[in-house]
Amino acid sequence: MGNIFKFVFHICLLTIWVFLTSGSKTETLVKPNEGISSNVSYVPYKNVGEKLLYFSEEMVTWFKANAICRTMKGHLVSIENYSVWNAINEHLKTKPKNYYWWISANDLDSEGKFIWANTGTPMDYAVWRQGEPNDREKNEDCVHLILENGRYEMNDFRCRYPINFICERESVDK
Ligand SMILES: *[C@@H]1O[C@H](CO)[C@@H](O)[C@H](O)[C@H]1NC(C)=O
Ligand SMILES: *[C@@H]1O[C@H](CO)[C@@H](O)[C@H](O)[C@H]1NC(C)=O
Ligand SMILES: [Ca+2]
Ligand SMILES: [Ca+2]
Repeated sequence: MGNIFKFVFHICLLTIWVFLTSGSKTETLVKPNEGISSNVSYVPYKNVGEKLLYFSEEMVTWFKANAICRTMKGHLVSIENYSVWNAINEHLKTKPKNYYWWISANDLDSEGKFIWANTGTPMDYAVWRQGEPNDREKNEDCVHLILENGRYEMNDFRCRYPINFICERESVDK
């Protein structure tokens, strides 16, 4: 008799275990469009200086940010000159302080050679934070803006760190 009870008890445990693990499996399944706006044509790009920009609410890796910007008919922002950098700074001053924002610059292809992701052109203009880029622990290949000295300077950072990001769109008609 004791063995039968033990057997039934184990079947119950097994059922509960299967139920629990299958439940958590469906929850952790990564949906392809997770975190990506479903109404992309109305995504709020704003005129900031001469560019059309979107400042994210969500915090994601550089790679995911890059993908999200593309679904929004844009790409991660490039900062080609002082005029663009200054306009972004002026705009960010009007927002609640977010310290980190991904931009398109990276040296993923060739260590130390930073390029703008959308065009592949060298990053000729940069406002590096003092001591940057330093490729800390040989693991920093994506560039973000970081609030330092009351302005947003640039730092190479771990690409997989989830932070805010800025997308750029060429024009509303495209
Ligand atoms: C997208 O959002 C706009 C503005 O809120 C709305 O008018 C439109 O119906 C939405 N479209 C879809 C497909 O949800
Ligand atoms: C800065 O770069 C942007 C984007 O390439 C360009 O539209 C703008 O004319 C440039 N401004 C100056 C002052 O060079
Ligand atoms: Ca690097
Ligand atoms: Ca760094």
